[in-house]
Amino acid sequence: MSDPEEGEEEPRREGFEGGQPEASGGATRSQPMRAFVLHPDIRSERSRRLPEHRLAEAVALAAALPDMEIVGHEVVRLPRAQPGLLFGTGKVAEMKTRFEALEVGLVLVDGPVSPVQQRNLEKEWGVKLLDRTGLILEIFADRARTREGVLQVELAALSYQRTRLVRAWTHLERQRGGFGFVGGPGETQIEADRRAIDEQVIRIRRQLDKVVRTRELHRASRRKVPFPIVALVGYTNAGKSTLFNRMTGAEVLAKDMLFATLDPTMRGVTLPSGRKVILSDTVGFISDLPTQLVAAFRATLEEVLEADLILHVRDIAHPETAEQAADVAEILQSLGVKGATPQYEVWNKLDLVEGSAHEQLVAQAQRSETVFALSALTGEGLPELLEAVSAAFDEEKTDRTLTLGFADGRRRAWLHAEGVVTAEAETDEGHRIEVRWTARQEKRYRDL
Ligand SMILES: Nc1nc2c(ncn2[C@@H]2O[C@H](COP(=O)(O)OP(=O)(O)OP(=O)(O)O)[C@@H](O)[C@H]2O)c(=O)[nH]1
Ligand SMILES: [Mg+2]
Repeated sequence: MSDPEEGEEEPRREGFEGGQPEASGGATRSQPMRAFVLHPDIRSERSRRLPEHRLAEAVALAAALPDMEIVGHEVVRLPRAQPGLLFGTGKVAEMKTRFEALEVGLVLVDGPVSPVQQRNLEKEWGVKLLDRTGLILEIFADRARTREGVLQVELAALSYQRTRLVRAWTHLERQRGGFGFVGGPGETQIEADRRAIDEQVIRIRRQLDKVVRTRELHRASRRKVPFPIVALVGYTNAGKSTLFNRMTGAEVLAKDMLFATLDPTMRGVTLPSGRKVILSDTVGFISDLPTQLVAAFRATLEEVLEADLILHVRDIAHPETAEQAADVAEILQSLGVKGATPQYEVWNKLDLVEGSAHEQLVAQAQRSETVFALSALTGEGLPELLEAVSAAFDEEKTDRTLTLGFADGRRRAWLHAEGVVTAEAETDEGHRIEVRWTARQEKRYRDL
């Protein structure tokens, strides 16, 4: 049930030039890199997740790099981060012995590590060290396939390197006892490095502009095609590509690996109802996505911004599915996805939930018009989703202006939850709300 490919495939890594963090999984190495994963659980920075789950995710991230052998992992509890070594001296010494015994070559620290801490720890342990941002950048660099993807990752890596230069420099300055320190070999070198990075950034931006303009043209011609765009979004490994493949009959790489998909893929699909839509598979989200990457991938996620319907795919069997959903919602908001874009939740991997919990999820989803419990793997629950996606575009929508009193918070909340609000203003009598909705939604509203 698929139409020819809509995506703009481009040769990989053509014209690729440096600027990335050193590749730790080079093709030249025959032996896999022996890596150890540490998750610093800093008491003053507790998140809403369990440190054990965070460690598990960090291990999965590490495993997403090619040629990597994870020889150990550990949560390190810390009252607070130590400025020089991050960890306490006793812990650093203990780890040194373990790393030597295990012949560890790479230590992955799941959190921010300052350039100074990195340098000190690398020297102390005799290893190469990557922090969370560095690790995610490495994975992205490994995955990028389209020209735009490659350029964007390069840009993100450069801006990451640049902040590290700046921070190293401020630190040096402080060590030398103060402000007003001008000249000095260290600073000149860093200034030069910084200038070199800035020049490279400008060059990449220019190349990127060109690529984006071409894509704009593609998109403009696509817009003329009267097919609605349906975008799959969700936490990494939630099953977006698996669902995409199931719906389109395509063979996009779907793998038990974080960030299996990087570049967006689009395809025309004819739904069982006969309705044609364009389905878009996108990069997965993750908690604490490096800010550099959020900025860089905004463009790649433009399809999501323009989508007529967003399917938020969730791994409903994951112990932290709620936290993941909250992260996705946050990132969507920071990307500027408007509340007016209708959103369905897809509770995926239903096959992994057994017994009464399974039944409960199905019943819960059935009570809502915008939630679908299914398994992209077995196909259970899929027909209902396809039907709803189709119906979302078949139903005629009308525009109305409503005025709600200030006390009518319940109805206002309902309108927002339905995603039908297109504009809103405060007046003397209350809220003037413009909505665009189906006859069915209007009826349900009147029944509230
Ligand atoms: N049991 C089960 N496994 C599933 C289901 N859907 C996907 N998976 C598995 O989950 C893993 C991740 O699936 P993908 O489709 O690659 O996930 P994704 O959301 O595209 O991940 P990224 O591209 O990394 O963001 C794969 O091993 C899939 O086989 C499902 O419904 N049930
Ligand atoms: Mg994928």
